[in-house]
Amino acid sequence: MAFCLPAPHSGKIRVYSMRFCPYAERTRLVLHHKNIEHEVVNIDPLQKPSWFWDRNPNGSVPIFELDDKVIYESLICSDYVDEAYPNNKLTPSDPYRRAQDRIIVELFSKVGTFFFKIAYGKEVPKEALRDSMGSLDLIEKALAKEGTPFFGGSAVQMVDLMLWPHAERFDAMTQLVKEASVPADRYPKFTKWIKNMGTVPAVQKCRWDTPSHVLFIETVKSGKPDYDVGL
Ligand SMILES: N[C@@H](CCC(=O)N[C@@H](CS)C(=O)NCC(=O)O)C(=O)O
Repeated sequence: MAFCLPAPHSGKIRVYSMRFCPYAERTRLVLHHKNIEHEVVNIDPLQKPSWFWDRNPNGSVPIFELDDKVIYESLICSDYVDEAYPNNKLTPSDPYRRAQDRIIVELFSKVGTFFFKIAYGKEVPKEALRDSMGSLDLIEKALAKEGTPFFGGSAVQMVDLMLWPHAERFDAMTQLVKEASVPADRYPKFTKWIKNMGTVPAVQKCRWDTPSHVLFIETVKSGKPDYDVGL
């Protein structure tokens, strides 16, 4: 049976999400960090309704919606929310700093690619593993240069929230595929950063625990993703 569009409420932000999607988590993190009221409509990516495609022709979550405004792509949604709602600003005002932070997010996307390949594939792709570790080496260097607890210094920034969802899945990935491990002796600063991120209120609100991630990833690996794990 087709999933009917839940009636939208005028003036209320809605995020179309999938419960275990790291990209949708980015936008939810930003909304929580800024204490912005919103509702979440979870989608089963295997049965996307036509009204979903009408909102995002790429067919991916997250989608941000507020009345007639519709935005998709996690980085774009997150930037939009930070600009449109200036409280608890996450993006640095210095353009050079902003550019450096985006480089880190871009580097980290190789880790996301590696995770995707090992979750959906049968073998560990050597090239993606090498790229992922290489990106983490550069990120470790950036953290060593900038200091901690967060990338921007003492307060959590957009760059931290954009990286977090994949970092949240490290332990689960490692339990399933040993090559996914992020050794603390090779990445001491990054390991510390992961710990620090665990103290951020928005992270505590949005995160799944490792056993739930393991259960979900196992269903993905089996070829039958269960988006309702834990319900
Ligand atoms: N570049 C996109 C990636 C989003 C993405 O890959 N989302 C996944 C769920 S985690 C999705 O909706 N995939 C579509 C599908 O599974 O058909 C973004 O940053 O928003």
